[in-house]
Amino acid sequence: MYNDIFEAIKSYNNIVIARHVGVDPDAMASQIALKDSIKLTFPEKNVFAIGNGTVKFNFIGHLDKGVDFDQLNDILLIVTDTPDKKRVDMEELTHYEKSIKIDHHPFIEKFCTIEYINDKRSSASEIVYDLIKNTDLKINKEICEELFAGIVADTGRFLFNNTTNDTFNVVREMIENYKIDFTRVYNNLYKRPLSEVKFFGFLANNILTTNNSVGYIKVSNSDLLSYGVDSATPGNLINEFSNTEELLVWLTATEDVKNNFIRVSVRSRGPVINKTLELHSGGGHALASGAKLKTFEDVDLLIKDLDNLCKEYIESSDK
Ligand SMILES: [Mn+2]
Repeated sequence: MYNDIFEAIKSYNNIVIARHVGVDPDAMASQIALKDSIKLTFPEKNVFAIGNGTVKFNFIGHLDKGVDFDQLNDILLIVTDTPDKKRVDMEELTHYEKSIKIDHHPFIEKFCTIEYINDKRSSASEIVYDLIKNTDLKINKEICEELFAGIVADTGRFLFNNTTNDTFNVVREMIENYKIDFTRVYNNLYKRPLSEVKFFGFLANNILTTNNSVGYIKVSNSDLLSYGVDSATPGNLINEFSNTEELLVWLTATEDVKNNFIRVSVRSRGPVINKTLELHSGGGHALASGAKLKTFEDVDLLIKDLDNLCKEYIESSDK
């Protein structure tokens, strides 16, 4: 499969790399690192990384803006870190000839010509590293540092159970063979403005819990404005509750007035949540999922379902 991907890359001169909406470090890193590796291997090729970014991830790399893809023929599209077509951030791209998916999410649908999916891998970044190492694609220290950022973010600094011996092997190679500056990557990933630290204080002060250990925080637009943070911030801070004894499942539900929906991020310490999220037009990983809902009443319905899920989980683990 890696060879098929490499052969496709080799045979196209115009390559567009996309990933999921609501960019996160793994999505961005797998996308940018693959672009950098292709450019390093085939400097004459046109390779574009597309989608909406955020200044926060500028340390990983930059996206290509304002490209008129209508002027380009024979485009190969590569999508990383995205299981379903509707979540691909590629508004500007209307045509392509062939497509490749590289993903570590549980399978949802086939929408590419070639699909490499391995949900045992910690991150799309870990797969991209594996792809590069098993083909004639080239890599260097910078590309390794980009991929390291993606791996670190998706494993919560090797805390989550998606971390495997493969993950540590990849990281060991990056340190041994490419001398990555991992403390620099950590600084870039985890430094945050005081406004965000204060906002986390707000979240911690306002989390409510259900009878069956579902924690939830509803964040209004005026809450965001008063702390000077954006609607993506609650979702970025949600893992901070990971070690909270009283919580089995927890979520942030944030008003996004710009896009006119409620942005919901959910995490779990045990119960498998993505199936429940799929019933509420969301989805994701077993223990980390999300959804876009219309109203806070919809959020209440989701909380109710998650509470039932936790109830069943508690009862079955009592047995
Ligand atoms: Mn990922």
